Amino acid sequence: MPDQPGCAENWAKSGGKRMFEYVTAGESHGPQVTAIIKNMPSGLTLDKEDIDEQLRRRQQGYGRGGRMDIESDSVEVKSGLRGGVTLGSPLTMIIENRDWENWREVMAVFEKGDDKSARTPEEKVTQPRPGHADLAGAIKYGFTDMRNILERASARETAARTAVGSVCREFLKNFGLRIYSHVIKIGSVESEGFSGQSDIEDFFEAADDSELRCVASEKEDKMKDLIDEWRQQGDSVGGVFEVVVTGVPAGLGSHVHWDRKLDGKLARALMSIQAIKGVEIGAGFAGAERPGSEVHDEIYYDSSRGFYRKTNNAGGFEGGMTNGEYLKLKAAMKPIPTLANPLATADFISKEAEEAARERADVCAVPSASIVGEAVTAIEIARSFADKFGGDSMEEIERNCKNYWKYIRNL
Ligand code: EPS
Repeated sequence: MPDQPGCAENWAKSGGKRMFEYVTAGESHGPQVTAIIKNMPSGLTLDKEDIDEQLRRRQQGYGRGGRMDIESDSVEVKSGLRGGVTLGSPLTMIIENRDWENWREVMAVFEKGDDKSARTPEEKVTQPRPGHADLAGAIKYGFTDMRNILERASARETAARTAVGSVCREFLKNFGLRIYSHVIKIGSVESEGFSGQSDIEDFFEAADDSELRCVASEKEDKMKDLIDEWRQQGDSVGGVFEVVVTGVPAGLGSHVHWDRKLDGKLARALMSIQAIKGVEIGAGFAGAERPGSEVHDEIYYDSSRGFYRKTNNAGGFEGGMTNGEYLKLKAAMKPIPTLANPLATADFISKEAEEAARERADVCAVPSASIVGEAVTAIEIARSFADKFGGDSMEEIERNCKNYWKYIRNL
């Protein structure tokens, strides 16, 4: 039986499977991170280079710390693929943590006692960082060593989600959907958002060419200066990224149940990325300040284009469904909680006033988060796409999708 009441009919229609349902596993300094996609369509062609390219994009970005000099992420597929084509069976992907070599003893999976994984008082992390999962996680899971929390809370996990996202991206590419992102804010330095420019490929190529994924080079310089300045002060920096999706047919998601609204699913997916504290769709919070007449996107019809809009304040969603326009989402990332100049905290064991734990960390990871934003967006859209068009094989989904596009074009 489905565990989400609103999904009953889709669940039944799909024979009890949910396409692209996935799980990730792995500690930041453990041997590897793993992703398993439980239900896959058969017949999807995958290329290792395409997945590795997304992993590489995620590792980039001005403001990253020493860890990225150690890692060189590359996927190994362990199941679900034969000759580069999916079998419909679970797809298992792993990404090795090269840093594991330096953590074998501290993070040993079995050995304990007198050796390094014994977590002597000196080795334990007991001074929770404000803003990190340390304190809440230690309370919840009953640990005094917060390493047991921070290892899994780490954004290293997003490497696995990026791998899942790259599979979903390849799936969506077959149907003409494209997913882009760029950084529009670092600290208080702001660059223009996407507003439907026709040279979309050039626009986002500029983001890919930028160390901060910012399309305006003069703004990028200011953003870098800010990162440098705050780094020198032992501080960290947050920001905002924007994700754009094109080629999306009207009618993904549904208005009929709260948990079938695709904008809601995307908001959850984006909010679940480590350190994200805000999500906006379309005009978002700014729309709340303006009258309805200035916010809602008027509807036009042209025999060659069908129904269309001249503005996109809705960000491509109405009633929890895609409306045929491009999708536009934003997410705000708080500054990284690990500070070289640490904040005040209380030791978990002694209860004494202390400085928060210091770990090697990034100063700014907003460019990486924007790639993870693309990935989780791809996953949610691929799921809704498979929900709408059903089928077990790519051929079957393609047939259903083609018919739907034909129907839309004939409206
Ligand atoms: C992270 C801390 C840093 C980041 C890490 C996320 O790692 P370390 O503690 O090893 O220096 O580099 O990000 C990644 C490893 C990655 O692949 O993105 C954290 O605490 O969230």
